[in-house]
Amino acid sequence: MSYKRVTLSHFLLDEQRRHAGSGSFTALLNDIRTACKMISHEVNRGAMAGNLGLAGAENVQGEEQKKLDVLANEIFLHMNALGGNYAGMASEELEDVRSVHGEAGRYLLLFDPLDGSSNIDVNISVGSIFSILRLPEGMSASTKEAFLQPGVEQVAAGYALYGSSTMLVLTTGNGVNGFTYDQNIGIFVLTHPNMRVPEDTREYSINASRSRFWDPPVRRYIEECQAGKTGPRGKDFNMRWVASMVAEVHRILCRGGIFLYPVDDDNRSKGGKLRLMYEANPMALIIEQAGGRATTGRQRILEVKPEGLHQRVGVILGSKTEVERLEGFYREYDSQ
Ligand code: P6P
Repeated sequence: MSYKRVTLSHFLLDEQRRHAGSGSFTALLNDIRTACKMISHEVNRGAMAGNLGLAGAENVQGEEQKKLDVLANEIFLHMNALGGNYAGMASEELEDVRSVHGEAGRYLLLFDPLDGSSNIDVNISVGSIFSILRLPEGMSASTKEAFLQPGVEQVAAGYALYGSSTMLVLTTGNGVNGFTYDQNIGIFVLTHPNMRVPEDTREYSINASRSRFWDPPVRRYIEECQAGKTGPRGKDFNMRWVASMVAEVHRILCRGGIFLYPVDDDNRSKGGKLRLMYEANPMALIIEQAGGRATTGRQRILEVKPEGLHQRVGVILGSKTEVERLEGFYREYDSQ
């Protein structure tokens, strides 16, 4: 049997050849790839390395930091500063942006270094999410204004999923491709080429304990799913909630589904739960590049004009048919 596997490096070089002007993705993603390998190693060592439990501090979000939150953040910051490609970085774990090496780079990197970290101590999948923007001409990466670009401006986005296997899933604007980490060789291998979100699904993901806070369109959509074949949908649905967005999005990329973390009566004053710049935007680009849809319910996520670095937003994303159905419920509700 001839060995036909393609590595991430070869894939990116091919991308650059096939899409002239697609930028130096190999350089941009090289350090992200190394950071994800290092984080995978630390996550996999878990209790054996004393990596579980709380770090004893809070992050800018007012959330208790896990030891691995802090470690993953430090790894991302350090490794991605080495390559000289990024003029600045922004992290869920840092209040303000951080300029790099006199801002020699032409790009900006935004990331959630370890998303879903409440799952770490119970050994459920977690992930890293990243988004890459260009540094606007004439702007400094030492101020957050340079970072506050709508999601349509992203040149690349992706996530690492530290699950039963470690995977890197990314888009550089020409579809979505998944790479599995071969720990014996230390390389990411293309295993999920041209990932596509199935247009239809029977699986929804929402934190159902929040049902008392839901707005009417969300309540109508979920109750229809729960009514199953006895209700207006005429088919039964299943529900999944991992409390790790990376795991939910990956499942949706692999087999379809709709993920909902909408604005509700409880989180409305904060603008929602999930963060626009380094959670919603990168995941929305990936989902759209794979043929799905990503909306706040009323607006395409990628067109939201950011006002703050840690701005929160409602997120509904996944299989096109289902997201469009719920968008229609929002329109009907708003027209009343
Ligand atoms: P809840 C993890 O903290 C996260 O940001 C996402 O990864 C996940 O989808 C969501 O929050 C889980 O929120 O309210 O169910 O704990």
